[in-house]
Amino acid sequence: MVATSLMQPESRGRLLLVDDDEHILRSVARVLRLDGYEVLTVRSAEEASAAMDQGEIDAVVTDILLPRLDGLGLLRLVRDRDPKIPVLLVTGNPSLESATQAVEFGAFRYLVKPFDIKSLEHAVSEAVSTYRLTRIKRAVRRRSDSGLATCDIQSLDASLNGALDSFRMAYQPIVSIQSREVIGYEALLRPESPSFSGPMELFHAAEQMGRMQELGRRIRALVAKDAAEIPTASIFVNLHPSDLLDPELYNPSSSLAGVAHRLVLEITERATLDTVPDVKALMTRLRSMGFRIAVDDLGAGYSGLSSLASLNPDVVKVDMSIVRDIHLDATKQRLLRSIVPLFREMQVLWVVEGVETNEERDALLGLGCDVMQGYLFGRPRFDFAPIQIG
Ligand code: G
Ligand code: MN
Repeated sequence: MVATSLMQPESRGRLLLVDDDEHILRSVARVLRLDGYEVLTVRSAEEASAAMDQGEIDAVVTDILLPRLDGLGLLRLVRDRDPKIPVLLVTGNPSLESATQAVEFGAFRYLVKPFDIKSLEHAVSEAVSTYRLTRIKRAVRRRSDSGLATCDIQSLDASLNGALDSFRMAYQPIVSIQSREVIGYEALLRPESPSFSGPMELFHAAEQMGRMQELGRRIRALVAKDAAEIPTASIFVNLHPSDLLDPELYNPSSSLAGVAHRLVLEITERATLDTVPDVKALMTRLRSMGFRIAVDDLGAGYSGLSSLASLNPDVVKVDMSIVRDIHLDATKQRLLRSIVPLFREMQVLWVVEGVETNEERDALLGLGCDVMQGYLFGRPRFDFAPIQIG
């Protein structure tokens, strides 16, 4: 079976544990992992800061005495990012001065060594639930005009946790009619959780809860894992504008970057790129990592053709609204005929999406189109069995 789901038990939260004493780091991490937390361990404030760039953290537990920047310095760094992430300070040398600073910069707890491990476990549990509540309150604030009640949002948060741990990626073939070959597969999210009937619902929930980047990271990790089983070179993955703002996308040692030469990152014309500063520079960076870029849903009638200029893509995917019944619609045919010379001049690979009938396929072939995707050739599936083309 390919595209296996992440069958990890649901984590109680992501903790960042900071201590330069290897023994303490390991023993405390072991206890907290047994409690069901995901624990990242680092040995300095600088490493802690880098770890926070790589993903959301629910609470930080740090020793005060650290090389270079100390735990209080780290507390300030964390505060600059988010005034609410709980930071638990641990110290073997309690002093009035450090305790005062801990209060001033809003530490969640100030624990004195040697401490009873139970008291740490208790404090961590409180910290994580406090921060979860903060997240929920933020979501409520963001959605205050949507009529969603707090209890709805709390249950949404709970079902989102389950869905994020269990979704899978399905793969839809993209075919060349001329060579009768599958030239690539588009990865499409499929929730496995009964709370979400389709990908749009899951995206919507993640958006409401401010967890789009987390969802994007999980999608990319799954695709990278599935890559070994995908029989063609090209794997198409949809990115959301929030993914473009995630530093992890540009991390050269991420699992996705490891297979960058096989990947086409699809950026939709539907979503506005206004929130993404300097898209051109970001595209250059992704290309230098080996990724190819596709403009998705071209012609869906959103930002016109501006994304062709700003993204300078390698691939253009023509939206299925243009494909639908194209054999019956002279305007759609004219539209495509007028834009094909531009695709040729830009030397992009152009793909038409959502081909459902032989008539649509034949009309598209007549317009010079070769690479197609749609139910006519194959639905998104969890396997890569050969398909009939033509
Ligand atoms: O926006 P994007 O182009 O990434 O959307 C792809 C979506 O289109 C997927 O949800 C996929 O299941 C769906 N899809 C793929 N092929 C067809 C098709 O032939 N007809 C229809 N109606 N939908 C399709
Ligand atoms: Mn797409």
